[in-house]
Amino acid sequence: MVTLTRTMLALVAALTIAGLTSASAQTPSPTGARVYFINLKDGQKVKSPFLVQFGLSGMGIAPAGVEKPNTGHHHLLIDTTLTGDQLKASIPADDTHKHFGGGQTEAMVTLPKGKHTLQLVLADWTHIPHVPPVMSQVITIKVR
Ligand SMILES: [Cu+2]
Repeated sequence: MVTLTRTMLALVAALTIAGLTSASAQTPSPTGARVYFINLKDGQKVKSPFLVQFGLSGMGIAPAGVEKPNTGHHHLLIDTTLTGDQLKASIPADDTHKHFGGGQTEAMVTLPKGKHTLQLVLADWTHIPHVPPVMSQVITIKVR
């Protein structure tokens, strides 16, 4: 009897921990949501600085820090991608991971001459990508 109660308590504790873990996990994205480059195509030649317009369909934009279902803010990845582990964490903020936490939908980008890859990733109010992640195709541009 005592053993059974202990076992049940252990089970309840384990389930509670599992529940908390999933509750603190990532924000879901709606089916069909996507981000894309409006004005740039894979292989495009541009002159720096150049405009990058961020397209989004199936979701809305909210500034960083504002928690609202089915929203997020844009991130531009330059010459980098996110690994599987990075897709579950807050996106870093540096020269290759640009945040548009104000809710911006375009940006002027300055890059040195040569080939560069660009990718858009939407992330939630705490900068963590959604599940499934809402990411654009990686495009390569040539800066003249
Ligand atoms: Cu961010």
